[in-house]
Amino acid sequence: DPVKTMKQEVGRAAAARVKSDSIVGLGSGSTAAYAIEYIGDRLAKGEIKNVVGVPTSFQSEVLAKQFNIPLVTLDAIDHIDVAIDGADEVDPDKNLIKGGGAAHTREKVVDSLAKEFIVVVDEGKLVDKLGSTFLLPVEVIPMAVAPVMRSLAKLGGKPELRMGVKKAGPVVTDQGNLVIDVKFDHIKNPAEMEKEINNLPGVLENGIFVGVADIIMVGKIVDGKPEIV
Ligand code: DER
Repeated sequence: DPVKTMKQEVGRAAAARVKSDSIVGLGSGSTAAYAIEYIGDRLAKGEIKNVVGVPTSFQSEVLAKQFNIPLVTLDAIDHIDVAIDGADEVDPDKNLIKGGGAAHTREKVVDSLAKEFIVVVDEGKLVDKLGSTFLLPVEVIPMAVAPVMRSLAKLGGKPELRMGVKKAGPVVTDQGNLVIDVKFDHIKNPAEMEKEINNLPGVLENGIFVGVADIIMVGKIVDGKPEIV
């Protein structure tokens, strides 16, 4: 499966940049999962030492434990050296849409704290305008879902409550909130939209990441072989 290979290769390439004696933000999603696995491999082989991770979700916490990466919480550290995380869309200005895994609230805390935030994506995630291929996730406290949906519609979006797949009813985030996915034709001004949506009463965080990503690592298949650009 070429997409899986791309995710593995770009996850491996990002993990290769992790240095000894560093604090690493551990992202969420299937691509970041490979980076977590390969950081664990490098630690097990002794290639790197004294690396601790800050998880961005229950998913990344479970994976870090599975691959024996020691974990710390944010009250125990004063910086994060590098964060490695996926994205659902990347535009030419390195702005992102994240939240496909409903983890964007903790991800934005960790990714924006990191001195270097590395985004790991396959080439299918590259877009000209945010919002053109992916719905924008918005984490909302349950009692405010109805008024927030009305406000998002007034902003030109088509909001829908994210329902569980193997769970009856709506998806519940690691914070115990709900997620509204919003369809926009495209997002003209991501910086403005990010602030405007977060300012709606009841909204905890949305999946627009402006000015957070430092390095975008893209997995491509060139002549049948995965390449990182
Ligand atoms: O939820 C998230 O923000 C994830 O990083 C997601 O957007 C990317 O997940 P993927 O690597 O499985 O596509």
